[in-house]
Amino acid sequence: MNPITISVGRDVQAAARREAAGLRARLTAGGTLVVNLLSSPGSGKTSLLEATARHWAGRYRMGVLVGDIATDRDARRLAPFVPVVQLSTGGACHLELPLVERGLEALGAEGLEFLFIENVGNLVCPASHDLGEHLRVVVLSATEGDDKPAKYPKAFRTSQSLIISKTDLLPYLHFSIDAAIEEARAIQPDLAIFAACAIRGEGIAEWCAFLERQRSAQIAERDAERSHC
Ligand SMILES: Nc1nc2c(ncn2[C@@H]2O[C@H](COP(=O)(O)OP(=O)(O)OP(=O)(O)O)[C@@H](O)[C@H]2O)c(=O)[nH]1
Ligand SMILES: [Mg+2]
Repeated sequence: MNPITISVGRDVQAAARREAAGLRARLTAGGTLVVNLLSSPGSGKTSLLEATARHWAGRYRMGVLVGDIATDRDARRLAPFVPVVQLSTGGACHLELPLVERGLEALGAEGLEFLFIENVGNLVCPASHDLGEHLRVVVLSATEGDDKPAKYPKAFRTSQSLIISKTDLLPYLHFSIDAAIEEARAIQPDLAIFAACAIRGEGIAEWCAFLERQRSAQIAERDAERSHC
């Protein structure tokens, strides 16, 4: 039997990309930097956000949309620190833009300097979905092994920053920070890389300073564009 080929004949992702670009533009106009956090389950995304909120307390307003397959546990952890909305995917392994838009309506981005989207713990599927973020950040914990960038390249290739987390455990693990960085940079040479221990607060000031610089640059660019109009 001859195989049958069905050709779609159009870019099915184009509409999703346009919508993500639209959300990004709206949040840029409002001065909000949007950060999409990707990682495998349990690498420390929520802990990093708790430490970030503690570091910025009283200085910057941040909000969080947190994706999860089944529970609202992460939202409950973050609620004492920051405005947060739980996005329940009902089993899906990643967040998509329509759910993020609904979460944003509930959260309200007005006046937020930083909006974090904690994606579902999964190092594969989330890398294929633009959620309107300005920065994509991949978190790799020391317990996962330094060989992961090459095994899950898309998450690293599409990110602008890498956090190596749980550095307090390094003395007990066969994890080489240098090897992880070399492998990640072979995939994405422009990654801004930070090592952090959310529990002790180490590396958090450097990570937050990076985000502050990114937001300042975004606002400067926005204002320069406005002055040309
Ligand atoms: N030793 C150590 N443990 C950490 C650190 N950061 C997080 N953990 C622990 O790692 C576990 C998972 O942390 P979470 O912050 O829940 O990780 P997550 O990436 O948000 O997890 P999911 O949302 O389920 O994907 C928890 O038991 C944390 O206490 C760290 O810097 N050092
Ligand atoms: Mg979490």
